[in-house]
Amino acid sequence: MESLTWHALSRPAKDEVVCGDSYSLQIIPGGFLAAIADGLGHGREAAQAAAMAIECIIQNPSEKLDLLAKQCHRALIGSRGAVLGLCRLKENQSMWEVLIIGNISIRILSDKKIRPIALRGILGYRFPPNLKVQQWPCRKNDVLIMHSDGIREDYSLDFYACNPKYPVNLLTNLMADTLGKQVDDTTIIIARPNREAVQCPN
Ligand SMILES: [Mn+2]
Repeated sequence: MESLTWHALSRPAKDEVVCGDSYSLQIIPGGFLAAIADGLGHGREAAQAAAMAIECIIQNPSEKLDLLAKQCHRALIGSRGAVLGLCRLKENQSMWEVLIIGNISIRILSDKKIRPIALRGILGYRFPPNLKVQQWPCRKNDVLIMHSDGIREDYSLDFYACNPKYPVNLLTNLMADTLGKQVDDTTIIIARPNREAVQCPN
């Protein structure tokens, strides 16, 4: 990838030690793949299920998204189960690809606000029939926002995300602090491709 600025924040629900969400963002040839998995419930078993899903993804970041989700599903059978959001930028083709199973929010701030549809299902339990990977053209200055349901789906801060004056790490903190639910694990990824120098999170 020529340039990508991104940041992720993940923190456990109040009174929990481990976070039941897990995430990854991998640079791949011609783009990147971002993923958030939310293990059902809270605590250690939720964290294990989410980590298993992300482990699958890390091993095959260039796999087709529907096949990748299927692999995750198989790996999670017998676990607590997890929901999963996947978003890949294929920069070569200038396309966004999205697949969401369960309650993960993804939106792409482009010339309009793109809101991919989430399929009903739980990895490890109920795999959705008729998977369809959704695609949109990627434009310069697009911004990706994805988060678990520990953050309220509220677009009031998207204005800031579109403004490169606001660093991505400040935005993830701002969204988690103002829109985060204390009772649930919280994970958010914000990525701006095609705009600034590469900057990896700590
Ligand atoms: Mn959750």
